[in-house]
Amino acid sequence: MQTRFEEILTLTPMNSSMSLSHPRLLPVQAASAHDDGDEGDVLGQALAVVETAKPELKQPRRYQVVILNDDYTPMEFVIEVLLRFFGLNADAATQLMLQVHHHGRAGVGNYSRDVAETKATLVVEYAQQHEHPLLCQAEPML
Ligand code: TYC
Repeated sequence: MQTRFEEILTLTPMNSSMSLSHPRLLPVQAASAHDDGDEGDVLGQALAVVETAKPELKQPRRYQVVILNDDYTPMEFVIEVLLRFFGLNADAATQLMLQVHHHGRAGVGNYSRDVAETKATLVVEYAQQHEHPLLCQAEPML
């Protein structure tokens, strides 16, 4: 028979029906020095207000790589860039190049920030090595 309770509270673990974002009344159990681990034991049951924390992680932003039209870069070169750096097939690359030619710009792929910025830099450097003014940039989405 228990005669005295220690002031030790054990918080009930979260389950799927509990929200992470609002304070909740959660049942807590006072563990005694002679706790026999019997969960049916109603002695020591209490309610406590538990301030729960908002989740601190969110999905990182995605970045779109955009290519821009100009009057000088040859169409064939733009197609080659789309094949080489973005893994498009010849049909998709041709369609996308024409989209840029007629509408001024087009997104050619979505990536993490690092990958998008690296691809944009590599494309511009590759165009400069071939003396074409082709522009390509990474833009945050949403
Ligand atoms: N407008 C270019 C031309 O007529 C072709 C071109 C297409 C250039 C797409 C850049 O991103 C571009 N030669």
